[in-house]
Amino acid sequence: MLRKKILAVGAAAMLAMGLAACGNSDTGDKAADDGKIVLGFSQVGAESGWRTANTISIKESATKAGIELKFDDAQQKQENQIKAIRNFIQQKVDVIAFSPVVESGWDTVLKEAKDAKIPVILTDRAVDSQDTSLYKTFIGSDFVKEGKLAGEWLVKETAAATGPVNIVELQGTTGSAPANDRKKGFADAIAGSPNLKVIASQTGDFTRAGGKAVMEQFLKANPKIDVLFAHNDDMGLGALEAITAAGKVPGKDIKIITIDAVKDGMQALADGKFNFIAECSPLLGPQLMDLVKRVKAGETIPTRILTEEGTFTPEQAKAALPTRAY
Ligand code: GZL
Repeated sequence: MLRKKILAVGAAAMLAMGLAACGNSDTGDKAADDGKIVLGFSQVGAESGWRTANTISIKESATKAGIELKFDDAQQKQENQIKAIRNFIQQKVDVIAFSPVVESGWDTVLKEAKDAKIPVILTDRAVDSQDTSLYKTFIGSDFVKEGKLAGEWLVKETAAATGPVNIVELQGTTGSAPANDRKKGFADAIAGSPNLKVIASQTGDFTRAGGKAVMEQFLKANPKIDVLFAHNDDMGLGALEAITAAGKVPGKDIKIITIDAVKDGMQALADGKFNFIAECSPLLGPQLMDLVKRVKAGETIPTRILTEEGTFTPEQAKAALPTRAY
């Protein structure tokens, strides 16, 4: 009799556990099936060294965190990111995260995610949605500050200059948060120095090829260029080829300021071809996975998480390079 009772209790307990486990699957919650949290991530593309390092950080961190990652590369096209987010909704992932290639045009698809009760985390780049209930948080850099640091360095560097200092600017992807904000931060920082003039400003789309092509045009159209401000290292590295081909010495004839501080940019800085870099860290993976787990657990998280960054001179780049993580 006693044995029958133990079996009955055991069976009831098994049934109760089984129901509890399946209870979540009624909501189509992927995590209930195998206990793993499923994260859908839509990446901008693979346009720069920064992006490559960012993708590595996300993939490695998901593995370390035991999170199942569904990763999509949008090849810098917003329509591909919208398609990927809709696929993630169809697949009933637990959390969606993405780096929006541009700031506008996200409200409709983010509303679809909200209606499907799938929380969204913005990483790296922000959106201009007025409805902040459409995403849980934004984790990434302060791009206005990065542009400001670049401009402040130039103001100090040219304090003794008496004549005009002609600046050309390679902007990031048109409509993207980093391009809009870096441009604003830089312009605000040099506004008090009337001899500092941006004589040409055009997008190089954050790529080396774009930076080279646009710098070639700048050099043809402007006989006197004193400074290049590039919104990322990769466009600056592309511009180096154009500057050298035009018979000018980068870092001397034309001072070069960039943003990111990826390895190749830091090497150019250490070699004296760049003059100053404001850092923008791509290593967002660990913080993102922590946020995914907290959002999944229903925790309230801060609506804005800033990443810590610095700036580099050639000497600082030489010292940092040997241990540079990206
Ligand atoms: C900035 C990131 C930018 C980098 C570029 O957080 O979105 O995109 O500065 C990258 O190198 O292409």
